[in-house]
Formats: sequence, C-alpha cells, structure tokens
Amino acid sequence: MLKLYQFERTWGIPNLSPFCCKIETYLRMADIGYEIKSTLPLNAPKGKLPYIEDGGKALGDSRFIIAHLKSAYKDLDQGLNDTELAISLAMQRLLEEHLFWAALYSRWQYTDENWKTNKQAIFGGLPPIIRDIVASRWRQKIKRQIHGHGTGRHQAEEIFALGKQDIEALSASLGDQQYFLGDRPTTLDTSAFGLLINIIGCPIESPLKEYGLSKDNLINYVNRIKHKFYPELQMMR
Ligand SMILES: N[C@@H](CCC(=O)N[C@@H](CS)C(=O)NCC(=O)O)C(=O)O
Repeated sequence: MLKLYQFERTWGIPNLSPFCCKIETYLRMADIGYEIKSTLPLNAPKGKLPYIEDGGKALGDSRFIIAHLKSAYKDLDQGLNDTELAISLAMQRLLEEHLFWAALYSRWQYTDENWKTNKQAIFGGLPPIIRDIVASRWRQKIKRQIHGHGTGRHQAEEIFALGKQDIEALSASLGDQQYFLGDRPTTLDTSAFGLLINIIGCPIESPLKEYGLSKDNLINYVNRIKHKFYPELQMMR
C-alpha cells in the first residue's frame, strides 16, 4: 500500500504542513488507499515533507507526487478545459509560492507565542535534551529560507498586507461555489484546503488568520471539506 510520510497529526487538522495536508486530501478525494507514517523531514528524499513510497520508490514534493497519483491512480482534474487548468495552476502558485510564505513567517518568526506553539507541535515528541537544540537550529534555517525568498525582508505589516491580498483573491474567486472550479473537487482544492485550514483553523494567531476568519465563504469551504473528507476530525467552530 502507498505510504504517506508526513508530520504527526495535531491541532485537530489533517496536518500542520499545508503540503502534507494537500497530499492526504488528494488521496481522500480520489479514494486512493494509503497508510500514514508520521515523521520529521530527516530522511525525506528532498529534505522536506511530504513524501510517499509507492511500488518500492520514494517520491518527494507534492507536485510530483500528484503527477504520479494522476497517472497511476486517478486524475481529479480530468474534464477540466485548458482555461480551467491554467487557472488551477496559477492559483496553486499563488497559494504555495506566495501566501505560504506569509503563513510560514507567522509561525516561525512573527511572535514568540506562535513560535512556542509551533515548536511544541513539531518538536514536542523529541527527547527534552535535544528538543531545544534541534528546534532552535531548525528555526534559524527556516528564517534564512524566509529571508532568501524575499518575504523576510519586509516588515510584518507588509508581509500580512501581501498575504491579505491573496486571501481576498481566493475569497472572490471561490464566491459561492462548492469548490474552486465548480461543484466537484480538483487538485486546486487540495492545495487551497491544505493552506487555508493551516491559516484559519490552527492556533497560530496573526492578522492573516483574522482576515481569513472575516471571509465566511472561506470558513464554510474549509469546514465543508473537513467534514466531508475528514469526518473523524472535529468541526472548526
Ligand atoms: N514544494 C514542496 C514544499 C514542501 C515543504 O515546504 N515542506 C515543508 C513543510 S510545510 C518542510 O518539510 N520543510 C522542512 C525544511 O524546509 O527543512 C512540496 O510541494 O511538497
């Protein structure tokens, strides 16, 4: 059976990583059997989670994993026309290559309170003696990534102003539809659900979360998907 390597489930959401949540949601939406292996990214083929093992091969990065799932199992995007596929790609890039960085900043850098919550969720299972050392080194590494990406060079208000633009665009694009591209879930929804639940449905406080929680259609969207595809998890509010 396909194995999905991801962070341990916490916070009452599928995963604290938007990308792990994206893959597990794809697997559930496409009704593909899998087993979860909870881990840290230490042995991941590309040093990041998620990765999968399928047919004896390890595969990293959610985009390549989904390409594999589409060809080996089920393509959630079958039937979309070229314009819809283009919108799907552009929106996934907005989510994963832009909004993601504001969310990452809010967890690892924005406030000490958020960092404590994040640290406990990711590193809480490590032996106490090494927990603080590993967590603090990892934090420095992620801060360097945020700076390298460019997001970390802005003031907090600027980072959240940029992130709010993305949330505004997502809310306007979803409108009153069930899913981003109509009445059935596609790959875009796996990505959008993965990141949105990680912004509005987890205990990391920021202006980004507040803004997301001001959009009723996004709250309903996240709750609907969570309820339908993760009935074992509690509703958000
Ligand atoms: N492009 C990758 C991004 C995956 C990613 O950024 N994973 C994060 C967790 S959200 C990670 O494992 N980071 C560990 C690190 O950078 O050391 C994908 O689509 O899978």
